[in-house]
Amino acid sequence: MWCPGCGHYGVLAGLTKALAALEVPPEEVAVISGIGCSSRVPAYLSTYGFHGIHGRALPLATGLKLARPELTVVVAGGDGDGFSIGGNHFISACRRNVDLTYVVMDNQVYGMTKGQASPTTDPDWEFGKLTPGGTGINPFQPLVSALASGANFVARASSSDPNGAAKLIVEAIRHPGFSFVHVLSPCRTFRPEQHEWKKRIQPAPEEETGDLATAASHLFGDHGFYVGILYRGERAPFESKRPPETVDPATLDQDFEI
Ligand SMILES: Cc1ncc(C[n+]2csc(CCOP(=O)(O)OP(=O)(O)O)c2C)c(N)n1
Ligand code: SF4
Repeated sequence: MWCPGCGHYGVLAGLTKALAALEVPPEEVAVISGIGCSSRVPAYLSTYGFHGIHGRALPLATGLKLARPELTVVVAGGDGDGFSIGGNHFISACRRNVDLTYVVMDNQVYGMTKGQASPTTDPDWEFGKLTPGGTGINPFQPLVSALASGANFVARASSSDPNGAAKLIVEAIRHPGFSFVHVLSPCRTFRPEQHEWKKRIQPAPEEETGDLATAASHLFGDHGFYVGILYRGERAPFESKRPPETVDPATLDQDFEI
């Protein structure tokens, strides 16, 4: 269903190449999404997938990973899905640090619903009668927010370089804990000017770091087009504390008798 030239094709290519490089059998991978053009990704893969509810991909994926820890669970979606209606789930997933890889295709617009401003839209971007004069609202900063909330791996990629995106997604999937890959993925239809992004993409000048303050200072100083691994931490992933197998569910309500 994607428009010709949509950036999401490049992200799909990158994700497919990453899964092929990791040699994980398709039946051991689940790709979970919300709603949006970007969230159609599971439909184009031969892995298991779940095309879920707008903004709720992360809690769905968290439940799946805790119930089936042996699966590789990737979450995919857009900036509207992940940072607007799903914004609090994004912060909670970074804090909780369940071993998921979250790939966000950021085109700074709601593509599927025909061009409304998203949390990452520049304040002066005008789109006809929808946002006369622009929103006037400061854009959300996904990478520094991920860092501040506790994400264990933070990277930026570009859909114009599917091979580069694939390498970063491989590293993200291999890294234990919550890994966040922010992909600049132009919307050809509602933001045609984003076609120029590919000329601005360049490798991050600094080496990757495991130091939060250093990563934050790089991110606050960058112009939004540096790609690469920007932070790789060592926080232990969240593990569920399952009840002992011997507990009889029928006895559980005794604890709640008053
Ligand atoms: C609860 C709910 N609210 C709103 C919508 C309408 N809706 C569908 S997709 C979307 C935004 C999609 O934007 P984004 O996640 O950035 O993805 P893109 O289409 O740009 O790839 C919205 C608001 C919905 N489907 N469900
Ligand atoms: S509307 Fe934009 S994001 Fe959606 S498929 Fe078309 S180009 Fe891609």
